[in-house]
Amino acid sequence: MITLTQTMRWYGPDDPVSLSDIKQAGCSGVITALHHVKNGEVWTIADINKRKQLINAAGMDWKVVESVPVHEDIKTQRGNFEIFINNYKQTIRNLAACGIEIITYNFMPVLDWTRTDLSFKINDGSKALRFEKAALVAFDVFILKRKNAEKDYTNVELQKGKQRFETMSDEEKIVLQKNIIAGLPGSEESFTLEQFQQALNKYEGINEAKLREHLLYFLQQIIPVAEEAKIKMAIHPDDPPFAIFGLPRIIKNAEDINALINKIPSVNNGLCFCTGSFGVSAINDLPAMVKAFSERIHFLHLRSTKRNDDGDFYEDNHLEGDVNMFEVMKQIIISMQKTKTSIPMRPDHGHQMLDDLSKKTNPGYSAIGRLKGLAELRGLEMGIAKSLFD
Ligand code: DNO
Repeated sequence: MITLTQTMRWYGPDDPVSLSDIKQAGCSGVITALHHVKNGEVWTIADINKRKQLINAAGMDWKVVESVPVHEDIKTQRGNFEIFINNYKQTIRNLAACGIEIITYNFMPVLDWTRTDLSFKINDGSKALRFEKAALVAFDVFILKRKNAEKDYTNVELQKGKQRFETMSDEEKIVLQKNIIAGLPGSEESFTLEQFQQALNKYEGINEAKLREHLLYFLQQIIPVAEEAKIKMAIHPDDPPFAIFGLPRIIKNAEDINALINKIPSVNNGLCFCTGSFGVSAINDLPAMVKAFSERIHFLHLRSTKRNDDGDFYEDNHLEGDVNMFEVMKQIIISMQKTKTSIPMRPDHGHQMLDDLSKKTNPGYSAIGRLKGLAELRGLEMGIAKSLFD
């Protein structure tokens, strides 16, 4: 029986979670990236091999990179974007030469993933990541004071945002700003207010259709290289899966994925299927998406979120919340038997809990919360797989 390949993300030698911790959690693989390489530059073979040796010495594999970031100039087709695309191609070749099989990336403008609260207390005393619409509006309209920002919100949303802003202390405002633009783990960019506004300005005149054109152009260039190098490219969905700061979003749902693969049908043009990102939008039927896109789901992020009617969501326990993890897992297991391919998966994020509450952790990437998620997901997989195929 083909089963999932269990992995965890590791941010490199500075990560407070060690390779030994990841090994003890039961992982055979590590997901990592060369975060020290400047966005847009080529990853050298020497550098890649150095990282690989560390992982191999800890008794695990490195087959999946998350992420090789796409330079903003490629997304906006400005400046030296052709040079950055060539560099990206070289990085693909170099990674393949070192045994990497899958490269994760995203095409989210300016910010990678976005949350407003990194220590949202849930009722068992652990802490989760949260996105609160009113806090986003408070930041956008009253702290950043983005031009015409009001137009992106309803009157009720504006009112709630205003109230939220007025009841926040100065310290809370600083924390909110930091949470949104100072760079969550894995995002390679970090901004001051002014820099953030400048980065947003570069998207003037770039709507969804235009951004999609830019993504397609990028893929037309790199997918033939990936095919030759036998690298599977895996695009990560927009997180959250709706527009923020007036920026275009193009990987939110099944329709967006179809638009992408109809134009570039190569299976090397694949997905990092993140249940937590897609799951925020009630229109996404996740088990049906797994079924529909099974041959091009190259990597899985498994987690669940709980949304409310105000557009807020928080990251729930991996088997609870709005994601029907039982059905998702069932479809994944069925797909893997058909494609005869084990998909690498990582428990995406986890609560800050137990001993990790008093440690410095990368938001979402504490050891114990992820260990719990992984253990639950592994048990769920075994239970379903055995009941279906044994
Ligand atoms: C957040 C992550 C993202 C992801 C990138 C992929 O926890 O899922 O930062 O790594 O969007 O390029």
